[in-house]
Amino acid sequence: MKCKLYHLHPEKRAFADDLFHQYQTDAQVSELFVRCRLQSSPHGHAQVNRHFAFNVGETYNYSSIPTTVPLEDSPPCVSVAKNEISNVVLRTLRCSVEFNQVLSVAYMEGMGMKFHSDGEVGLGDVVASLSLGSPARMSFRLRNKPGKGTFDHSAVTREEYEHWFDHACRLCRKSKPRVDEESSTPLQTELVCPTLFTVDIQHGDVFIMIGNTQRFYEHEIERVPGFRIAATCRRIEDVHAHANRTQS
Ligand SMILES: O=C(O)CCC(=O)C(=O)O
Repeated sequence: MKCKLYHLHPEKRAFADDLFHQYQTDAQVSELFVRCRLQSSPHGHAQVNRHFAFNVGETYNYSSIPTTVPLEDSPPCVSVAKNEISNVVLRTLRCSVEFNQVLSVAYMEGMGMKFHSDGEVGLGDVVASLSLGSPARMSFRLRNKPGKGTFDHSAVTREEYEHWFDHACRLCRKSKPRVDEESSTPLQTELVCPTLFTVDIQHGDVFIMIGNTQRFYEHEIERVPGFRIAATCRRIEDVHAHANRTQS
């Protein structure tokens, strides 16, 4: 399946205003957002993420493992965000996705999220987020090491990766980083791919990534100019339970 991105702007921003307010009200009632400890910290020192996060539904492992509560215990802000994102996805893709995980991230001025791809095992094809508050710039680049992270990249052949690499460089009119042909290939080197394109996301926008986007690309949120909250919905299959069911 191809990589596809959809950037949707709401007709009116009043809904986003209310939801942004709701998030802040709910966060006063119970402590939603916390800074989570990084799973791998350089030099063995315990470090925390710059941003604050709160997870609902299936557990989600990225650079850190955020506090998770079951879907039925979602605070109102998360349920409203999930419904809105599901509706926009239904209207846009004309198919309904039963999201079972929502990661809400809060950024104070100057915070961001480094380049990563959503690497959860069992991650579904559609990842959709709703942005509230300060504008943000999202940048994309090709994954320079497809084997990195928790995502299973065993199925990516070198030819497949190089095809995407060429295609993306042509599309964005960027020259391909030079590789020492004799000793290395893009798969093996520590090449850092250039940023291929950026997307400026505003208050109330919904951003959808589908298909192979996570497999071939990484995205980052550059340091934001002000307070921002983003709610991202995913469908995560319990691959272990599924494997057990099919074996028995
Ligand atoms: O802040 C955002 O809009 C996206 C956050 C993100 O990249 C993620 O949750 O993986």
